[in-house]
Parts: sequence; C-alpha cells; structure tokens
Amino acid sequence: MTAFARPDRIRSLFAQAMSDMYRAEVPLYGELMQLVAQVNADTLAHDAQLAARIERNDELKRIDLERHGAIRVGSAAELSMLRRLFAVMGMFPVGYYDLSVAGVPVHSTAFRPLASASLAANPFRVFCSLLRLELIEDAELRAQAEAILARRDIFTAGARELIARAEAQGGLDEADARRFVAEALETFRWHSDATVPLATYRALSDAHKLIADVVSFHGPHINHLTPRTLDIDAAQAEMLARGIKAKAVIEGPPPRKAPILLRQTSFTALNEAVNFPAGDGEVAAGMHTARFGEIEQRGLALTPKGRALYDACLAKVRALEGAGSTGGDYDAKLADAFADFPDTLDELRAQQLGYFRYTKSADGELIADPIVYEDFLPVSAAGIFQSNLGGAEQRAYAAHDNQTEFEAALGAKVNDPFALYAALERESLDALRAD
Ligand code: OOG
Ligand code: NI
Repeated sequence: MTAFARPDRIRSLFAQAMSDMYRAEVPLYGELMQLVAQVNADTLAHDAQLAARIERNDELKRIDLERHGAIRVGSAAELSMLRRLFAVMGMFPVGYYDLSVAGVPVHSTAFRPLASASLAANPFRVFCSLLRLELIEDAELRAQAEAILARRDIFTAGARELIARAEAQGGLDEADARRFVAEALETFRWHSDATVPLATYRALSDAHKLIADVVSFHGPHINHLTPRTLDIDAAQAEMLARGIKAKAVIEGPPPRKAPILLRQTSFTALNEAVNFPAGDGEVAAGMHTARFGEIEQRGLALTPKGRALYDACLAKVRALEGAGSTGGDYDAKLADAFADFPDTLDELRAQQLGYFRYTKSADGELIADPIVYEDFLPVSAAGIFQSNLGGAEQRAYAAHDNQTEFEAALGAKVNDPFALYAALERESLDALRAD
C-alpha cells in the first residue's frame, strides 16, 4: 500500500499554490508580502524577547507565510462541498460569525487546522462566508439570484473525484495530492468574464455589492490573502509611505504592549475590468471591485471573560462612532475605550483573561507564553468587507444570527474556538506534569 500524503503537507502545497496564483493576479500583493517580511525582520532584530518567544513556540519559519484567505459562496451545496474539500487538507470549520449585524448579508466560519502541531506545520486558513439570500428584499431578484447560483458548479470534476477518493480511502497518495491541489485551486481562480448580463449585475449590486460579487461569476475567487506582521503600525506606515492606498484605520484593539486577539488593515480593492455577456456572443465592458490585500498582527487568545471585556470596550467606541471605524479621531477614542483593559501578560494571566502555553526553561523556571489567537473578529471582518466594497456600502438588516441554519448548510457543526484554546493550554500543563 502506498503511503498517504499528510494533510498538513497538502495544505502547505495548497497555500503555496494560492500565494503564487494571487501574486501573479494581483502584483501589489507581492509588494505587500515583501514589505511584511522586511517589517518582521526589523521587529525581530530589535526585540530579543519576542524573537526568543517565537523561536520557542516553533513559529519562526512560518512567520511571514500567509495566515489566511477569504471567499464567499452562494449556496448550501457549495458550502458543504467546500467543507469536504478543506477536510482533505486538514482544515475544519471553527467558529460562527454573523456579519448581518454589521450590515453585510452573510454568515461565516473559518476552515483551519486544529492541533498545535498542525498549526505549527502550516497555519493557513480560509474565512468562508455564505450569502444569506433571504436578506434580499425583492422577491423577484432573490429568485433570480437563486436560479443563477443553481446553474453553476464551482468545483472541477477532478476535484470532486479526488475529494470522494480521499474520503473513501482515508487519504490521498502524493501524486493524487498534487493533482488535488491543482484541481482545488481552480475553484479560487479569478474569472474576468461574468456569467450574467451587465443589467443583472447592476440590479444585484444595487441590492448589495456583495450579492453581485457572489452571484455574477463562475466561482468564489479568492478575494484576499493575508500575511502575519509582527508590527502592524509599522507595516501600515510603510504602506502609506510607499503610496499604497491603505484602509483608513486598523481594525481590532488599539496598539498595546501586550497584543491581544487580532489587528488588521488592508489595501483598497482593485477596480478590475470585467466582460459581461451581451447576447449573440457579444460582450459589454464593465468594472468590479473585489480583490485586495490585507495584513494582520495576532496576539493573545482571550478566554470568554477576556472576550466579553473586549466586546464591551469595542462597543463603547462603536456607540460613539455610530457606524464604526471610519477614521477621524477614531484612534484616540479606541485607546480611551480600552484604557482599563490590563496590558501586561502577568495581569492578563492573573485575571484569567487569556490562554497560555506553559513550559519550563533549562533551569526549571516556569514560562507562560501567550497562546496566539487563530480566529477572526466579526466587527473587524465587517469593517474589512465594507472598506473593500466602496466604503459607504452598508445596509441595516433586521436579521439575527442563525448558527443552526448555517450548520445545516455546512453539513456539520462548527468547532468552538474557546474549547480549542482551553485544550491547548491544558495540553501544555499535562506535558509539564508528565516530565
Ligand atoms: C472576508 C472578510 C473577513 C477578515 O480577515 O476578517 C476577513 C471577506 O471580505 O470576504 O477576511
Ligand atoms: Ni481577512
């Protein structure tokens, strides 16, 4: 019997293929990658403590690698097939995100590795959103969107075959794994030819730009890839210095001595030429904005208690701002709102606000390192969505979260992120006791 390729390896091959494809399609993204690598090298050169921690936690080799990408799909059939596709690469749904509260008609999960060894091998994950067609008010337009989506197949025949084989055999051999990566990649490719006439695109776009993005194309083009930076303020400044049009503000918590959760910023989506079918083999020229680049800085994963404090602090700023993070003196208000959030690792740990990984140094001293947050933040995600849909795009939806319906579409329950972090912490303690 030939041995199966490890899912971690298939994910690495896939992440590399995605990165190469996206760099070729969106050259500005290649520049962003270089910029981040430079900022990370500078940061590590100036912060010996951080460098030691990163080395200790086995993160050094993968530091400038892509952390995540994002796609948006239109139907339960597409979402559940994606779940099966990602499982081949050791990526499983974690978390439920309701973005309708922030004016984006989708709900989402993130497919990612779960075990610490897998995260260390390759951390790549994909934020995946499902369009909530029920939020299209116009019944006729809703039916039309549904019919258009029902006609497309976003997976190649080869991908479907290899997914079924992986499930039946319990894995793929090396040759099949390579074929699988090539076939899976096709689902994420950009298509400059739309599947709907310009008038339909416009009608969908008027309902919400995101609806047009999901419904009008052959597949769910990857809309961004995101490397991890160790200093997002430096990276943002460098983006602006290079004339890259960065988002007005950084999403997430304010700058801190002890980073928590996730801070993110992006460069504005490209305005790209699209051909719309116009009958008799003719095409009409139009434009679409979908694809952008993003960077993120990750910090301590918070416990439910820490997360509740984070949400309360963020809510204070959003109450002041109305719509949210749009610029002005947002940074000062954000810093104010988080003034009472403990900002040393010792305090965060003493108050049980975050999860830690415990090890012992050579001379027997207990070391508590922050466990890195591997997931997403719904308010930040909505901010990223909005800034890349032309800024003003926002609707008030009366919807509420519907995890049950999302999981029915997915064909599985999503993993609870808190339980995963708690398990990582416990694992480290168990390993210490076993010594
Ligand atoms: C996804 C936006 C969410 C993030 O990093 O929070 C996201 C999208 O625009 O499809 O990627
Ligand atoms: Ni993102």
